[in-house]
Amino acid sequence: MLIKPTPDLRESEVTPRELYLRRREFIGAAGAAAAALATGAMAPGEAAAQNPSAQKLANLKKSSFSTTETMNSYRDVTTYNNFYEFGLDKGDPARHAHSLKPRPWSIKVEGECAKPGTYNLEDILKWFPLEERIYRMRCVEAWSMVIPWNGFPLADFVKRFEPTSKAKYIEMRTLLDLRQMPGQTEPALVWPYREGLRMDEALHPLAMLAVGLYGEVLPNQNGAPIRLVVPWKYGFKGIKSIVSVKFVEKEPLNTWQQTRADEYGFYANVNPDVDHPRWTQKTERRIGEFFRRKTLPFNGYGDQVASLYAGMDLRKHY
Ligand SMILES: Nc1nc2c(c(=O)[nH]1)N[C@H]1C(S)=C(S)[C@@H](COP(=O)(O)O)O[C@H]1N2
Ligand SMILES: [Mo]
Repeated sequence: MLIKPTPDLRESEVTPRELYLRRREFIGAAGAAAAALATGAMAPGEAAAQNPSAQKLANLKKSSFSTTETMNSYRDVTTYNNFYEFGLDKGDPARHAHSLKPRPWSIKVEGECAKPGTYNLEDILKWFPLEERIYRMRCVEAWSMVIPWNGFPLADFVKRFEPTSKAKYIEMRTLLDLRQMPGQTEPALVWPYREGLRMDEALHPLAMLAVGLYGEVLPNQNGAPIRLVVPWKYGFKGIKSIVSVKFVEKEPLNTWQQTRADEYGFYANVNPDVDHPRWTQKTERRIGEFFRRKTLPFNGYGDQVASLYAGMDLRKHY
């Protein structure tokens, strides 16, 4: 294990009761302001969720973008994670992400736009109705899941800040805080985690910002309180715990390019024809299944997104 317990918070000292109280605190703070997060109504998928103290999300609109494939269990989705700020093992985020404090939270919006500023997440949540979108997700490590996300279109968020004609790309960053994210004391990646999208990708209706899953507020290990979801790209594009959004003219670097330029590019579109230098991308293992599946171009979302890349060589622009 890469992450050693921090001196001020050893895992053995965190009793379930403390965790419970901390969650109550979070619920109180969030509940006061966010009308979109009102409790009460039965949320889709609620029966399958397994965190009885998690805050339920109400009035989730169903989306026609949802797949009808069988969803992975709440347990799969919340205990098999990549979130290097909390360690490199798949189980580390669920074990260690309690040190992250997702409320209060704000997002700094800067760069080429008419409405830069620092916005409270509670206010942002009042702007958009929440949807449930069940998406196929595929990690670059050749495993996949089907996850019912709750959130809103990234396009609606982007347009709110009125990007200028110079805004060709959008760059997002994760929180940098060694106390909340102890994995950042290790040089596993270049911190803070950052990702980018071309503006037309960011405006594509499939791209979303998620604040929940399975009808409940996003667990810390999945990127609380707000993270990106881009279902036609490898999972690492889905940057977690976003604190800043910048509209820029030039293609921004992302963390994986910065860390391993020989293995990762900017676009990261799911492409079964381009092997990773260390493994095949032709097939994938759906978590919970025994036999491998064939990986589909753009993770099966080609009909919707292939036109974004017309004329581009996707072997070169990986
Ligand atoms: N800040 C941050 N965001 C991140 C990562 C990370 O390590 N740090 N890992 C990425 C990778 S590789 C994947 S596959 C997805 C995993 O999201 P999930 O754990 O919710 O399935 O988050 C992505 N976003
Ligand atoms: Mo990933």
